[in-house]
Amino acid sequence: LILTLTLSSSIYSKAQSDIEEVKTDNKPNILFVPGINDSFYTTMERGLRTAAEKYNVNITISEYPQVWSDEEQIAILKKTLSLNKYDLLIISPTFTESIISSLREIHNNGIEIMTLDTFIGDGDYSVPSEFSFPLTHIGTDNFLGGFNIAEEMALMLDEKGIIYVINTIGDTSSVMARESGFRAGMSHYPNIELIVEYCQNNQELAREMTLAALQENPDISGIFGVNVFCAQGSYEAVVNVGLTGTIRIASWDATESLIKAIKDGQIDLVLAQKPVEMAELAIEWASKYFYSNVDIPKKVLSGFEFFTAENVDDPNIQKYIYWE
Ligand code: T6T
Repeated sequence: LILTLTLSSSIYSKAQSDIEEVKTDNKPNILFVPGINDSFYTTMERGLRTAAEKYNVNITISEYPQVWSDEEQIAILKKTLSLNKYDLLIISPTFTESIISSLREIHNNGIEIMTLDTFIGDGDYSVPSEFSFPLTHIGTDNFLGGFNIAEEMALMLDEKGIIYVINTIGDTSSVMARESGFRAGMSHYPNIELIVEYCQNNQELAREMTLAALQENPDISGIFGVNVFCAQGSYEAVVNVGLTGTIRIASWDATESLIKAIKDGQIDLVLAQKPVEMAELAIEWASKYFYSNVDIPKKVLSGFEFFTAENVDDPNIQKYIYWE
């Protein structure tokens, strides 16, 4: 501990000298701004709080945006920053481009930035660019996850058929990388056709759009729901029209209801991200930034797991179910 503190003092005192309101406990103050109020981010919040204790930093969680919106997120960000002084902002930017200028301004005002789950620009901060100012990006390899799901679905469908892909909004880094990975995986299967639509990250809309798609295209034999809201809305539509089992379903995000749907035979595959591990990595690297003299990698991946009917009752996998 003594060694760590000695190494760190030069770095941390630099950040501290900018703080008007001196914190009594002398720990770095970190602010997290989530993307939306869902169980992925609330699970991540718990991970951040536990890790903050372990790594000796203070964490504040901002108000949650209620919809996926750059305007709402930037307003929350600005309001929260006006109330207190922070050394580091960890944020899940809702959009890749529209948030860059606000974040750059914050960075120019002396607050370090990390992106968590979603990123800005193309997420490569190792090459100098107008968006390379964050310390690092920490998240899931969304492209790889999408690619793996494509391979699994191709197998399930005997390499033929029509798959309905329900995504949220273009210009959101995480979900668009999932879609790109899925398309790349499916490019090896010429007899599989994709229909891709966007539900604005709204579960009800996802349900209605899936219903309409199934009515218009009775040959749809597979569905990929690209995040919590798309996955929950689309599988509900399939259950409502009584097509459970006929349509094979892969979902992204391990919410309690999607895992229950696997148990009930309504969904075939769920990709679980690791929001707790993602959060811990962010806090661990933040702590290293403040307390030790190490280079911070520009990208850190937190991994993912698959739930299927075969492993859904295994406690080793159940620990990845998101908390409600
Ligand atoms: O899938 C997660 C997150 O990774 C993504 O960036 C946005 O949607 C979720 O929060 C799920 O709703």
